[in-house]
Amino acid sequence: QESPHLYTREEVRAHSSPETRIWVTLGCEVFDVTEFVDLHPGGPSKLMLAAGGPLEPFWALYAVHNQPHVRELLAQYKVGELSPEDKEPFTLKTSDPYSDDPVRHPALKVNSQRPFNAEPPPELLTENYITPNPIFFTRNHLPVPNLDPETYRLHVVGPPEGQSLSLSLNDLYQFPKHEITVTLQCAGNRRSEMTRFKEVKGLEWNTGAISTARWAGARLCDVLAKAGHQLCETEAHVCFEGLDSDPTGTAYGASIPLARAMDPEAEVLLAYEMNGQPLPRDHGFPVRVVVPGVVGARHVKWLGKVSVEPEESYSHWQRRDYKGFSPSVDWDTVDFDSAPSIQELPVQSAITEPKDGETVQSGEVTIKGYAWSGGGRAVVRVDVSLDGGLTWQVAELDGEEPRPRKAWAWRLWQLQASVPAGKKELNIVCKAVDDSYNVQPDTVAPIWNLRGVLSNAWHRVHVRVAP
Ligand code: HEM
Ligand code: MTE
Ligand code: MO
Repeated sequence: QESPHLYTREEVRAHSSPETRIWVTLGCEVFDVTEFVDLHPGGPSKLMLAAGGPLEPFWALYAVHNQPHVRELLAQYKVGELSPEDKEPFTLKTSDPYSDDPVRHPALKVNSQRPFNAEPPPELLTENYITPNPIFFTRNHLPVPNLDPETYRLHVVGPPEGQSLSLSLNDLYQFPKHEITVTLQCAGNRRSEMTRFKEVKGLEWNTGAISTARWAGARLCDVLAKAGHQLCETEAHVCFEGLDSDPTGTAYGASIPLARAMDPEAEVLLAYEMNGQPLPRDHGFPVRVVVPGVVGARHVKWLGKVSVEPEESYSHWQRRDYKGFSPSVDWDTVDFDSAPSIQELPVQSAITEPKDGETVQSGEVTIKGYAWSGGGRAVVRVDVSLDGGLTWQVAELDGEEPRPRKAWAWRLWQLQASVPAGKKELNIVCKAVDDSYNVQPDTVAPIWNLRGVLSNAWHRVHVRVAP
């Protein structure tokens, strides 16, 4: 066996541009990743931050790299090892970027610890119409910033003829306080069902990347008007920037059309309260955007800046993620510019009780779940089948009666059904219908997409019947 080439950190550092080739280290191993830079799924510029040095401080932030397939890929580029005097493992002098994250509720099912992504278990999810704050699903892309409410300022960029605003929390409290019940759903909710059909890239959400709260705050249209904005340019967008950022200082960002932002009936909020409490840190303390009827990704947390722009946000999460594609599109052929960003979500429903694989008593079974649709469209019906979709019964809808065209919140539903005598198992299925008569597709196959978003096929649960 040949002994590996040995390099000093000095030598590695000298390889940090395409001309000199691009080297990185992980532990005591040295890699020449020149050929990989342009293939990097996170983009060449991100990878180049680590050029000539250790990957650890960056990968500490992007735990997506803690997977065997990433390590195997990197191993192909190994050119040697660090020489003994330089071998002591790279230690983070700066502290772990996630060490300041808040403490979380133990009931949450964690899909990723860093950044923190977790969902309530189904049996808790539909226990209450309003999801209690500690178990509200959490979707973070970065460490949670720790913001001081005293010094917090929201920067609102005004039009050339208007004025830019720097708003303290107290300033925001001066706008009329608006409170509404809104369901927030991640585009990746129920992604695990797509994965089961065919591999996708993304967090393994089950049915819990959705929750409902009473949100209170200033209406975005009032704040924009104060800065002098009007709805003149119908093609314009309102861009939001979070105060959470990666080591390059790139913040989380997203945008919505100006027309929605300026429409008082759309009730877009700069929310500072969630269920009567200040926002919890995980959900955007002290201020987040709430865009009723729109995908979770646009509800920017830890809001730092609002601006009106001629184009959509240039954020990765607006342009290179949260878009839908044909099942025929793969990572070699995908053209992110060819698809619109997801805004309003399609009709959705899921069964939360009983759970898949459970054994139910013979006689009667109680089936429970949630149903919701985007764009303020109300759920008008939920159909439930016990025989895989051959015959159907209509479930009873609970929860707040929606206002016309402002059905921002889910309906919980339930059905008391008798278990047909002699049945040993049940294939329970649910599907919802909204007030535009949109329905859910029966299977995953026709809606599968490489990112695993918009997963809203009929939800199916298989249970055994106790003899
Ligand atoms: C994603 C490899 C360096 C940021 C990925 C993925 C791979 C990868 C294979 C896709 C993982 C998956 O989704 O399963 C590498 C290798 C690197 C490197 C081999 C070094 C040689 C970096 C650095 C950063 C970074 C230094 C940040 C400063 C990201 C981000 C994503 C990603 C943000 C997610 C992109 C997305 O989800 O669209 N990387 N990476 N990477 N990487 Fe890296
Ligand atoms: N805002 C910031 N600043 N950073 C983020 O990572 N994640 C978005 C959105 N707003 C995110 C953000 C996504 S993808 C979703 S689904 C929702 O926040 C989740 O909100 P929650 O964690 O309060 O449930
Ligand atoms: Mo999301």
